[in-house]
Amino acid sequence: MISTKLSNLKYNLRLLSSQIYKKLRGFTILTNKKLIGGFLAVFLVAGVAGGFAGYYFPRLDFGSFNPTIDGNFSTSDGWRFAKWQFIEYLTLDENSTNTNNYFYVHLTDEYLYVLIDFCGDTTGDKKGEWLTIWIDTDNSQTTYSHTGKGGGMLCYLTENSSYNETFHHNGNLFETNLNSSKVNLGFSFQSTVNSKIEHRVFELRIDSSIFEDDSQNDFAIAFLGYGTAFVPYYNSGFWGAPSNFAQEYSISNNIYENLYFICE
Ligand SMILES: [Ca+2]
Ligand SMILES: [Ca+2]
Ligand SMILES: [Ca+2]
Repeated sequence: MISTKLSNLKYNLRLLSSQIYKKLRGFTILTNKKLIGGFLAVFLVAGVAGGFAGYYFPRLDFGSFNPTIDGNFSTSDGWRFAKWQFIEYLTLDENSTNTNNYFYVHLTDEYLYVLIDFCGDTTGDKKGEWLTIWIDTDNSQTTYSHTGKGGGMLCYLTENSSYNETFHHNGNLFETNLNSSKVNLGFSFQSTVNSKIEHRVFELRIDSSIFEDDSQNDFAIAFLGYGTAFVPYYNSGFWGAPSNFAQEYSISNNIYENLYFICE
């Protein structure tokens, strides 16, 4: 294909140079063949170089990571520049869509940013939706402890836009340590770059002081939630990502930090 393109280019240049030569013949000052020859050589080199440049140079992707935390997944947020991006296909209940779901994670000195593009949750429920985020802040990969050090957890209810101090599930009680003093969160129900069908989106920013005593570049994160969408084969009534995180939780009621998305 490249050789065909090149031979076409050479043919077009030959044609063009003969046309230019014909046009310039009338001018006595340029009838000197050496002068015209030099001119054409420069023209040829520039043309071929330009052809290669156009063919090989990648299109530049302008923009930067600078999200507005409003629940809207807009192009100007620059989530495509997030350091970690996870994709998980979830098979959900009959009211939801079996599809890829997208998780964007970015850490700076000040904040941990997260966007959940939950393409499978195509029901915009007003009630009964919650989201929990679990963070293994020291990447200890042990069982989650709610005592604070080495871990972080939030539990958010969309119904009244509030943070729960605890998370109850199947008789287990977890205390949360991330709330409105540390977290800024927005959510929406919209179509996004990942799916034209309207679906649930969560966008949030967490004060990275939770990482103070831990590694800034080596941690893990997982998600659990309910919003009509659930993973039926776990019979758990909620969705989770990674799915092995949700599966293990529904079987053992434990949170194993080695089942998280790893950020390193
Ligand atoms: Ca936004
Ligand atoms: Ca930990
Ligand atoms: Ca929903």
